[in-house]
Amino acid sequence: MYKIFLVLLITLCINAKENLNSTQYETNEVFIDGLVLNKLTLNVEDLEKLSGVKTGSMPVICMSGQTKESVQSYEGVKLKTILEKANIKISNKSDFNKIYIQVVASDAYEVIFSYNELFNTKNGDNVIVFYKKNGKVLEPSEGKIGLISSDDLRTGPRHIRWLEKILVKKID
Ligand SMILES: Nc1nc2c(c(=O)[nH]1)N[C@H]1C(S)=C(S)[C@@H](COP(=O)(O)O)O[C@H]1N2
Ligand SMILES: [Mo]
Repeated sequence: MYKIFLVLLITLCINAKENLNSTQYETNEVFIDGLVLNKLTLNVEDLEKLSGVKTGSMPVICMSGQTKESVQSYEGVKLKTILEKANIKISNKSDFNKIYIQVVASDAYEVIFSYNELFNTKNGDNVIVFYKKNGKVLEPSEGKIGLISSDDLRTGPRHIRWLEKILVKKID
């Protein structure tokens, strides 16, 4: 009897911990900071007011080659649209080649995009800050805002859950 109780207690504790882990990183807004003229704080409502895009279906594929999930659509705003609103500070023409965007999640997961990649390749049109997946708002386990570079060969690495910061920086 005592053993059954103990097993039950441990199971309850593990479940509670998993629930906490899946929701503790949820972000309500994203900050745009660094080399910009207008620093921004955007929540889902603010994002909905910007000109929106909806992707087609795609698999989320890990760098290992493993398919993590198949998604019907993401809805959100192009990262480019947000950066245009923030207005990146460009002082001279070599800045175009040196500026990069560091994207940070609340669990400290980070990825980068170069200025040229976003504004000077077709891939730039497929980098989306999203707040809906498969027509629905995001679950707390991955919400409320994310980002995906939807045309990457492996879409997993630059799929960011719990998007928190978009930082515009420049290499030395
Ligand atoms: N915030 C955050 N986003 C993340 C990760 C992470 O650890 N933290 N892992 C990435 C990886 S390695 C992959 S393959 C995809 C899909 O992983 P998932 O199935 O764990 O969501 O999410 C990516 N997004
Ligand atoms: Mo991954």
